[in-house]
Amino acid sequence: MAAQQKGKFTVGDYLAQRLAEVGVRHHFVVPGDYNLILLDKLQAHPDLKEVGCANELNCSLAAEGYARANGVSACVVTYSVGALSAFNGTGSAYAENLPLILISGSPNTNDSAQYHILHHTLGHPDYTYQYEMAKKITCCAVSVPRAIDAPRLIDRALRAAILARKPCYIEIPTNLAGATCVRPGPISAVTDPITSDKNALEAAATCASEYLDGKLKPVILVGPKLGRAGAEKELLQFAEAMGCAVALQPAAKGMFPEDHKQFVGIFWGQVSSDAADSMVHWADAMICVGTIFNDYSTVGWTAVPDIPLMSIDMDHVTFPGAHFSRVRMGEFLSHLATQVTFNETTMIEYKRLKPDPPHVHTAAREDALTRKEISRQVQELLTDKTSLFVDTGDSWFNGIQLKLPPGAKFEIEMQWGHIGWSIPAAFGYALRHPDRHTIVLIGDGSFQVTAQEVSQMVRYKVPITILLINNRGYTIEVEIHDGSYNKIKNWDYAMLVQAFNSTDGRAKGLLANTAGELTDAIKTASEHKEGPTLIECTIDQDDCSKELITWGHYVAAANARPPRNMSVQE
Ligand code: TPU
Ligand code: MG
Repeated sequence: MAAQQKGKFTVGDYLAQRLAEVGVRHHFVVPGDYNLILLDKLQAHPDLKEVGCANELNCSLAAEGYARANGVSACVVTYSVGALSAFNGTGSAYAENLPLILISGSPNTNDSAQYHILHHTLGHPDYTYQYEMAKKITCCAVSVPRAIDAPRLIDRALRAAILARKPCYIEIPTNLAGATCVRPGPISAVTDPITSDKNALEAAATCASEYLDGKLKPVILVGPKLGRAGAEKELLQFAEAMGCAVALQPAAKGMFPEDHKQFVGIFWGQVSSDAADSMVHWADAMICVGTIFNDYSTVGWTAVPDIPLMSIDMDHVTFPGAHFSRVRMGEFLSHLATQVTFNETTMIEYKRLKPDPPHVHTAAREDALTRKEISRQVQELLTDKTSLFVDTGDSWFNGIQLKLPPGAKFEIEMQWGHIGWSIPAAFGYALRHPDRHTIVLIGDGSFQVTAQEVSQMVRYKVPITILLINNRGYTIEVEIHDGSYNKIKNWDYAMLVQAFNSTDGRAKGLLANTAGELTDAIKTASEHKEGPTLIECTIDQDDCSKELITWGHYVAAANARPPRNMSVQE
């Protein structure tokens, strides 16, 4: 470990100090010869803890999860062989609005001019390609050409990421990480937030009053960007001032309390919960806060609200016929809360539409395990300390239907939708929140993509509970379009996790074929604090939620739309 040399301050030290100052406490790494000096410098910073990952895909997804918990994260990889894999988690951070700082080592600055062919590269001496690629998947990419440029470029990338809630990319050549560098100025130059333009804020508020004027049935629809903008408290203030129904998009679950009297469910078209679908379609004014309408959240475009919308985004507000830039979501919501008229018409209607709580059947101990029984037992497990990760597949639908108690957190990656995301992401998240009980719901197919990162949970003794639902294949794909490719090789998942222990690990791998076995396994998991517990829950291949089937049919129909605007008839 290279301690900071007395008197010598380097590019690597500059980056380390800035990462610590913007709030990074753990940085996720995979070493390679282009980043080793840089890793030494980061290691030497007293406020940064290095966390090794099994591969760069997982490293980037671990950082993605850490950004969910911490607000900002860092992933440090080597050139090309590492970075190109880490681009995937960086894409997720872009899609999911998370400031992940992707840092890559790169070739010695002399090599390009000498036309040297280098290892880990495409085999031609133009070493700009990685930087060019990174520009497309980050809000700001910088490649440091000389030590003297490092402070300016590092600060620029960090500021852009923090303001935009998007990833940035910083490339540091292997021979510059240890080069002498000036010391950084005050961090406020990087982190100071941009506040709303006062004129725009006032004008947008006036427009909002006009939009709502005379409307009888306003409904607030909340999307995932609310949480990314950190505006949950302001939304609560605004919603209570309005008094109207609040529905959530699936990816926003957990961003508004589900025990709040104005919560009317998850709006997800045909597969909505409670009465959210009826409420949204009945509305005569829609206040969309941080919403994302994509093919999945609109159930194959069948659930797009069909009235003119008022849309409040992270840094702008749009109405039918007017747009206001530089209006911050939180500031706008709290400003509007002081101006709107209380109107609870939608709540009166909701009371009439609200479905009775479903009768939940409790299986006998010896009954074969079913999806419904897994959900029933997971529901009982949720507390104010739970952080629940749900991966792509039927776990999305099972997770969305759970009732979150106050304080429980919910994480889903619905825009990017990378199967296996939840394993490394939950690992990164749990390092930042050791006080919470992190639970993962994941399918067998998804687990196979990122399974190696369970070994880091073992290494760092992170007590995550993984409920792996083994239905022997890619069921979500079956419901969209079936074929032999949706079958997968079965694994002995419980034994695999035990294998990660080697001689020093404390992971537990358990198998639940019956309801009673699941109860016992959950009890064991809850008491196990020295590492992860994976519970393989075996269910019948045909046992999936009706919501997944319905959603799959509509998404399949949207995928299958024939090409339009063909000028030539064949
Ligand atoms: O509950 P279930 O069986 O649907 O979940 P499981 O077993 O995890 O299967 C997920 C199947 C799946 C695939 C193969 N869902 N989406 N995909 C497509 C896909 C492929 N590669 C990545 C990285 N992400 C994807 N979403
Ligand atoms: Mg499966």
